[in-house]
Amino acid sequence: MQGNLPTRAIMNGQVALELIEGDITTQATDAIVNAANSSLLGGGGVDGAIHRAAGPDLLRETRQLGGCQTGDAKMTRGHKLPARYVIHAVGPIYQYADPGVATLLASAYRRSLELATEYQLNSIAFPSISTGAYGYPLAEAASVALRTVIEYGREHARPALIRFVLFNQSILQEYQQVLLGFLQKNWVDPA
Ligand code: AR6
Repeated sequence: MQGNLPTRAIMNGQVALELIEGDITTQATDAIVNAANSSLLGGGGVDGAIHRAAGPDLLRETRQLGGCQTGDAKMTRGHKLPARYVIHAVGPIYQYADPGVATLLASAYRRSLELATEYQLNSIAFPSISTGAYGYPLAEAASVALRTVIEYGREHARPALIRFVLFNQSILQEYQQVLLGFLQKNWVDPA
């Protein structure tokens, strides 16, 4: 607990959910997730940071993938990163009053988790997809993100650790508020 806000929860007695403040490029989880665009050729924000830290071989690899649709994800190796793999997920550009954006954001998280399960990964770290350049309001995005990973973690044993690496204290607190609500509804158990 940090203040009165939670940083951890457990799904189905076996999958841990963690919220931390930090830089995702430093994470030594089996995979880190990139908030990519559909070209998969790099960009700013977390995408730029991941490409810088991984080195130019990452771009060589993503060039071979032929892009990625919004709401989908594709995996590469981590190259110079501490994480073994990068899962490049493409979230939606936010549009007010378009209910489709929530479905696409949920899909970007779910497809990332499906790849982690398929490759039998134990741990995955997510950034807050779509909430920077793509303009998704943070509280709404945090609610979609946590609901999606909690639903997944209740149904799958792997990955056994799902971590959100949030870039500053105010983003972390927004996710903590949403997690508190889900703990109060007993959607997840305290850890
Ligand atoms: N570690 C963790 N989180 C980070 C980091 C980092 N090193 N750097 C930024 N963030 P954004 P999007 C946070 O804009 O909204 C790119 O150009 C940031 O504070 O990276 O999905 C892509 O190529 C914010 O909370 O991703 C796409 O074109 C969150 O990561 C487009 O931006 C997401 O912000 C994708 O936009």
